[in-house]
Amino acid sequence: MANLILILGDQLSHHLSALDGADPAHDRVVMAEVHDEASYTNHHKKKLVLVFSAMRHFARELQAKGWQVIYHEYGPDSPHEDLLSVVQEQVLSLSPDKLVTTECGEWRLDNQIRQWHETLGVPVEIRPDRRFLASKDEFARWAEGRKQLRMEFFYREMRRKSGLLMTPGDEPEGGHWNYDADNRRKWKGQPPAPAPFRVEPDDITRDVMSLVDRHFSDHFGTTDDFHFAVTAEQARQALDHFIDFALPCFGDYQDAMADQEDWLFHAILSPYLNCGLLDPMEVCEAAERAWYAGQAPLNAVEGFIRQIIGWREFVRGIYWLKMPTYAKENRLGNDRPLPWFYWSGDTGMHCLHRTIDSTRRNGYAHHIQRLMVTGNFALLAGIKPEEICDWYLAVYADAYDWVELPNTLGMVMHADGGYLGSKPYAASGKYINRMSDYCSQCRYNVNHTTEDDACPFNALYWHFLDRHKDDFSRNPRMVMMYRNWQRQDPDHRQATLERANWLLDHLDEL
Ligand code: FAD
Ligand code: DLZ
Ligand code: SF4
Repeated sequence: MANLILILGDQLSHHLSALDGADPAHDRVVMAEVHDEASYTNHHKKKLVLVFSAMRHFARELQAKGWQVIYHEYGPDSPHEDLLSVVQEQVLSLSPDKLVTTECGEWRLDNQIRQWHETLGVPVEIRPDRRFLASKDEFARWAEGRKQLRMEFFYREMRRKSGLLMTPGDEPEGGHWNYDADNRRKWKGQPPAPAPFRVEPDDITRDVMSLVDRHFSDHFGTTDDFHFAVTAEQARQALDHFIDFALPCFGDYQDAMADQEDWLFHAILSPYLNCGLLDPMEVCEAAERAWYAGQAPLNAVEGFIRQIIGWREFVRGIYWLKMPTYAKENRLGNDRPLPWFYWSGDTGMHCLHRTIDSTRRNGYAHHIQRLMVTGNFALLAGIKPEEICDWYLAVYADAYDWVELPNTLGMVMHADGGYLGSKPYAASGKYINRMSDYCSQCRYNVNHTTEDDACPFNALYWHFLDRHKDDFSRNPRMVMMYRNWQRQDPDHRQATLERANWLLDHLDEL
């Protein structure tokens, strides 16, 4: 026997480093749907369907290419509850020379796999994950000695490294690195948002949907209307759909939110990028080609590419630089439990209700909903970081610890002291009203702060600033906000704080 090759549920790429130099005639691939991976958080039902169905399709593709694949299907009575147990059985029966795998994306499982050689009694070779532009070491070298880690400067390095949107003279196309200032328009229904890309479930996906409905009925969300891609070929069609129909407006409406529109002009590609069905460079190159061909403007294409080779790579770099202590950070000392309405959607705050409702139906909400609605509320209300992090890890089809944790704990909760932003993304209802049409449907009044019908975001916003004045009042980017607070009539300030304290005591009733 030669080698046993383990491929995880988010490593579904035919170019995976674990397959390098392998021999389909002798080596065996092992893949396993197991209880522990399906249950370490309350994964959305659509995420379970996506991961299991994509794993099953990928295993068949490998078999069609001549690989010998040992595939363990999920079963509630299976004796194998975790990956080690499946691998151990194969090691005992096949006596491989070694186990080969590609480094795992999550610290939790990576840490386990690094100990496996002791239990298995064979060497475990862990190869680097090439599906990122920057390796962990490269990011650590970039970060070393810098006083502040800022995404923008890292992003410029990645532009130079990849050559994306660079002139032959090594200058950024259009003369600027970043066109974000052009990307803040409110969407008023025109131009119409494209229908999302859909794949109708085939037999394999339908089997998985009934498995998930049967055995994971207590998990968040629904399998109804599952329409995600489950193969690389379908994911490439989803990419083409985005480039043709949504990319041209992606930049303009990147920060917009709309009551009746779940997807707007977003890519909806993160579930595929994160489980290996799409390669980040392939995605960025497709967007770049659209700009060179005159099919999409520069503000859209640059903004899109920045999300992938900038933010996505940056958050992964921070994760591996700072784990495992990162997950325990709570620099603002939050101690409030997560309100139940995050799971039920049962709240009169319309922006939250709609965002949680689309999250429940789709396993998806776009970035501004995650950041400025569910995230902003958790920040203002001082929710315990670990509870809000677990919520984000559970509810999205694209959620994996390496990307969810820095976004939630860092970008949203500012619990890490500010690696993901030089100031917290705290905002009152005014911001939500400016970027969406939610407020016109809400039982609260966005123009009120202290009254009984006042938008809760307003008083909570001032309360947040007031209670964290020692943390932020000297931050140059927040001086103006503190000045506005100080300028308000003392009685009004007192009433605002009282209203906020009442809200904080009654979060579950809002
Ligand atoms: P688009 O808006 O069309 O962006 C294109 C691509 O850029 C995405 O597919 C994604 O791969 C990448 N991207 C954009 N923003 C980010 C970012 N901040 N971090 C990393 N990649 C980014 N993204 C995840 O992939 N998994 C998560 O678990 C996740 N959790 C998040 C939690 C919070 C609190 C917040 C504020 C953001 C989170 N994000 C996460 C980032 C972002 O919201 C999603 O990547 C994006 O909404 C995915 O939808 P899309 O493909 O339509 O993205
Ligand atoms: C997310 C997930 C789920 C739901 N199920 C499995 C599984 O059954 N088998 C597996 O190999 N991987 C699964 N995954 C992905 C892992 O839990 C984990 O998130 C990633 O491998 C981390 O990089
Ligand atoms: Fe959200 Fe406040 Fe607007 Fe209601 S009024 S939708 S709670 S921002």
